[in-house]
Amino acid sequence: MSEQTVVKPRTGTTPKTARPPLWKVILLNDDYTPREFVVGVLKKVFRMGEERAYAVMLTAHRRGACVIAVYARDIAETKATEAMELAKEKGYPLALSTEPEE
Ligand code: TYC
Repeated sequence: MSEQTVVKPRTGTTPKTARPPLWKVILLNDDYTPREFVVGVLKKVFRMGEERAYAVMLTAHRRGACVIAVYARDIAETKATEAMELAKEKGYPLALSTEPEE
């Protein structure tokens, strides 16, 4: 009995190093958290400079919400929680949410 090895060529475009799906961290507006506090949180937790932090805060303030950045899921959730903890310590209702990027 003769042996035969059938080599099936790979087709498709699956990348060798699949990247993890990214999650958005969203800043939500409220009527009570001071603007400067929001800017400070964006600088500290999300490592933004003053100008970018101010612009993101203002967009959330005017439009109701603003995407801050995208990260791997666990990092997105940790940063959102960290920001809300800082606000809670001061008695502010600042809220952030996370959701998968399309
Ligand atoms: N709306 C707040 C105020 O007028 C400021 C603010 C901006 C709060 C953005 C939350 O995500 C926010 N003091």
